[in-house]
Amino acid sequence: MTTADTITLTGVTATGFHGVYPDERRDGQPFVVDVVLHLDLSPAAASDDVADTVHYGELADDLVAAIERDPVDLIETLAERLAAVCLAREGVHRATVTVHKPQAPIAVPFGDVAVTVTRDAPLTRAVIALGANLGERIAALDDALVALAALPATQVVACSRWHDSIALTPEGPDPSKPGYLNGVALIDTALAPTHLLHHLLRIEREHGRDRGAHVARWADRTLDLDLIQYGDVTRDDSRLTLPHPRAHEREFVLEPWLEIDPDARLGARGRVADLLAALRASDRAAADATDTGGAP
Ligand code: A4P
Ligand code: MG
Repeated sequence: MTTADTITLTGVTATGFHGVYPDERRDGQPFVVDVVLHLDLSPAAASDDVADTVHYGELADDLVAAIERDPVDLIETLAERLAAVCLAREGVHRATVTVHKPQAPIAVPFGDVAVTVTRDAPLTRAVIALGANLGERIAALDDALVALAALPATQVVACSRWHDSIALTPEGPDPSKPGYLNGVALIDTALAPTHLLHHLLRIEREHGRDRGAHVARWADRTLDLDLIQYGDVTRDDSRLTLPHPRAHEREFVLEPWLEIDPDARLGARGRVADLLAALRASDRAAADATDTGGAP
């Protein structure tokens, strides 16, 4: 789905030396730029934090710098350059750029000449782990998948089946807790990682996820959506850790992921198939040690 949200900035003006004629290259002339950015504005509306959107003042500075730097012959080329400047801003998935050249060397009286290009950002493959062990688990997971498909600038590429798994608690697997259903979805998205996380947390909330202060770590939950990997992005700050720091220890993540992507890799940790095999081997070794623990 493409978001309808936009930021429009018009009339950014700077002197450039673009053109095919020697006097254009020598004397320069004004170039006037309008841009329309398509990006999801709901995270910024929720946080009221400029870090969650495009700072239009900084963008205007970048556009001016791109007009003023090395000259090109055509305003088509300049428009392409300016579109790249817009798409470099996190979360912008489409940019429409118009470059006006109001003093172009045209022999007859004219009002304006302009070119307009529209360019889309490349999509990034992200891996989402889904889990639920309270309430209508299948309905919650199915709904979450529909909600992922409805995210702005996002498409669901694949989804595993829902796998039964024993609840993992800080003390280890606990069969006395309600059992989980877990799965993994692959999406292609132009949402920035923090914007994607914003929507995952929103979808969890809409499915009754209780995050009150009283809720223990790894407590039972109606819906859990974890961002396992976002392209090859690595980050670790108070909001988001990528890749997910515990995914390599979770059979309930690795197994469904492998089901839909046999060649999957988890960042620097390597192939998911190898990680899953190593995890199962260490679980078996631990079980054997427990079995023989009392033997002489
Ligand atoms: N956060 C930071 N990085 C991320 C990321 N990559 N993905 C922040 C998602 N969130 C991230 O997350 C707490 C905060 O971490 C978020 O608000 C976000 O800002 P959370 O989802 O509340 O944490 P959690 O799910 O309780 O723990 P965590 O660390 O995600 O661990 P898991 O692995 O999800 O453990 N047993 C079975 N069988 N199946 C399960 O799915 N899940 C858990 C939760 C425990 N036992 C389970 C299962
Ligand atoms: Mg989680």
